[in-house]
Amino acid sequence: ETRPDTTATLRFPAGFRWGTATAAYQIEGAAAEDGRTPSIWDTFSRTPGKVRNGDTGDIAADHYHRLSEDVALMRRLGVTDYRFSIAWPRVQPTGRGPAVQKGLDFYRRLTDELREAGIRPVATLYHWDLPQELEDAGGWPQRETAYRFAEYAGIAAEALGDRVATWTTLNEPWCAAFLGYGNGVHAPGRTSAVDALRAAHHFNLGHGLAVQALRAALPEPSEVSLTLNLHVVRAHSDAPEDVDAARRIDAVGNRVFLDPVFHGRLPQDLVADTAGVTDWSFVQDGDLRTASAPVDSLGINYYSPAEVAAGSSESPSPWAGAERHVRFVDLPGPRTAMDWPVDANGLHELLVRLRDELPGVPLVVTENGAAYDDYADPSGQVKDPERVAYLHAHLAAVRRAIEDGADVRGYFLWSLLDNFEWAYGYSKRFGIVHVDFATQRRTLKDSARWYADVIARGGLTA
Ligand code: GBH
Repeated sequence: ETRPDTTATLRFPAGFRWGTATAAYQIEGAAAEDGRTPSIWDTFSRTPGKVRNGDTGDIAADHYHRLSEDVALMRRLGVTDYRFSIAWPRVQPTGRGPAVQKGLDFYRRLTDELREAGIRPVATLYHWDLPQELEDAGGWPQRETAYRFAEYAGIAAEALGDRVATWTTLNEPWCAAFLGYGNGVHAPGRTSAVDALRAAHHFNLGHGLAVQALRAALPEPSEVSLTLNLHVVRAHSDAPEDVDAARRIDAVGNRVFLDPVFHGRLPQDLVADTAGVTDWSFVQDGDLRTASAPVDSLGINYYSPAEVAAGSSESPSPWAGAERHVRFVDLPGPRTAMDWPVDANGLHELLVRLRDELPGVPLVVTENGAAYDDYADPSGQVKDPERVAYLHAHLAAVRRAIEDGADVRGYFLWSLLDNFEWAYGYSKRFGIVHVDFATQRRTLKDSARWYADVIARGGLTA
């Protein structure tokens, strides 16, 4: 009998970044401390019926008061990088005017401790927590919000530019625009196709303006990036109607951001598809040039793929009218606790597509992970074999994409901690560290030990 060779390793390139990711509203808590004012997610989560069980981020994982403990956990894991987000309403509470020093101090302490631990800070400026006052003035469908965002980016860069290694302007503007303003499943909960498209454009504009503000304020060399949740969308068949359904979702899900940011143009098929919704007159001369200010890398978040056919879907939808032409097909096979299909090939597919479409743009997987119903047993062990299997398969897909020539520089596991999972509240756990929300006790899950081992080996055991 031969024993499996457990020393054989699928190695990743030298210098590959191994990280974990979180977001401010999902972990910090301290919602009313040190001058922080409400964001749209505070308002939304306090609105009955919007978030499961009426959960809010008031306390969350109490990271605001436990940052040292959480940095120590990451040091134990051996991560090279940590991706977190800066809460705009902590730094510039009304979305206008000067910065609040106490808000900035929190991120100074966090980045100091990370650097002492040898962990590179990767900061996202916008992970969905718009100051409520800016929403009251119209939010992202209003052009002014893009200018407010760029000013905040400049303030953050002035204050933290000497200690943050990578700056990401936006996290998943698709979710913020189309779930926030299109189907209303996310804050601020508005349901208008035209507002979703206006918001998408102002995210592109705000991103470009923020890139300019960051470049002006940051020391060289600093890395400037943005993170998109690109949809892996496959046609159910080769029938032209099904292929066209996939094209529509690719336009309103992916190219609505990729074309302005990387090519300085609007996707003309999307403009045609949405002729009954808007004439796009909110796009002004020069906007697309601004939006396409060069970035140093593209972050992508991947969880699962979708399959579509000709047909129709429910409304209100996030798809800005495409739902009248598109049906989402139920995929067979295993699913996570989110009910999302598990399909690691989708990640390979996406990375190889970007290799071809965006030559010269380094790629970083800024989120990937899974929710499962794991639990802490009395001995203190948290067993999560399904999460380990998911992570293993997806990292193997990244490794295959690198072999196939995709320039993938790093992988950030979502998430370090169990946290506030947006509309699902605390009912879904994505962490590799279990959080008992009654006591705030942290316990490494088996997946955390597994990830530490992967990082230590520089790859996967085959
Ligand atoms: C990310 O969102 C977030 O950045 C992060 O904060 C969050 O906790 C994490 O992932 C887990 O949810 O809307 O019909 O296209 C990912 C959100 C989930 C949005 C899958 C798109 C596909 C269904 N994405 N979703 S549809």
